[in-house]
Amino acid sequence: MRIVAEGDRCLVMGVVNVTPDSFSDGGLWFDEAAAIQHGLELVGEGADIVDVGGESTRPGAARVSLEEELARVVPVISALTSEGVTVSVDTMRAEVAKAAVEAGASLVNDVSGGLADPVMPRVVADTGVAYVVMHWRGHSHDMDSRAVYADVVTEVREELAKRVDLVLAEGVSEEQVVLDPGLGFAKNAAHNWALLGGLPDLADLGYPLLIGASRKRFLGKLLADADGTPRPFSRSDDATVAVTALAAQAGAWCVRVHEVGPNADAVRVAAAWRGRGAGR
Ligand code: PMM
Repeated sequence: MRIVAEGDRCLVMGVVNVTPDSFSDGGLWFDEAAAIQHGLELVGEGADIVDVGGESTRPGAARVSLEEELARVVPVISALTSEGVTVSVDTMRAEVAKAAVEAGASLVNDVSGGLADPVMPRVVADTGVAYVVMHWRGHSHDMDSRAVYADVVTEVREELAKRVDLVLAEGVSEEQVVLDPGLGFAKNAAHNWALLGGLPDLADLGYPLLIGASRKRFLGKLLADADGTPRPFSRSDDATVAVTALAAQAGAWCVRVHEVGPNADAVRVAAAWRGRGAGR
């Protein structure tokens, strides 16, 4: 079942990484109580969905065990859903997705688009929840070497279309599918900008789009000092908000962000600009 915002505006997904090593917030919400508290704060700031993940996907990251991932995310998801929060689980493992949905999650966010765990699409099909199929070419430890494209928009579009065919063949329904170009996953800065500029081509596939640009390295690179030193992620949140406004304007279904408040404002601005949900 697809989640839709009032006035059909772009949704805001706030990130809770229950990890010691995620790129921008690793360790901050590793403690269970801190993660739950943070998820509730994000809702207070305007998040429509809280994305709970227990495995870092930053470039070069090693994998965690299944047991560790379950122990990190399930209690946090149970606590948030019991407070009425709409929760998404950021996982590449079918067993984690299943446990998360049993704990109340309404969306499975699989950055591998079903490639890391071949059982995932069937498990998601059984649950009936929304399924984010992200473009992915391999695990984080060597994804940068796979960032080779002749025409990134065309190739990502074709590879996503193939993933959709596969997950539908495994029983996932079209209404469950959300697509994501996977910014930064086997993509360099130029690839990411081309994909953002090419959102209409990806939207042509006919599925809602989720965009995860928040605090990614390509923003720091764009905003580098005169001597070429990249802007640290802690000072790239304004750029994330700009991407949010433009992505929402281009028709994105949802943006995945770390700093919810200003991005929630940006999606409302975009909705008013597009003549939808201007509200007061
Ligand atoms: N990026 C990260 C993690 N999960 N999920 C989706 N659907 N799209 C993304 O772009 C995405 C994701 C990595 O970001 P983080 O480690 O800073 O949270």
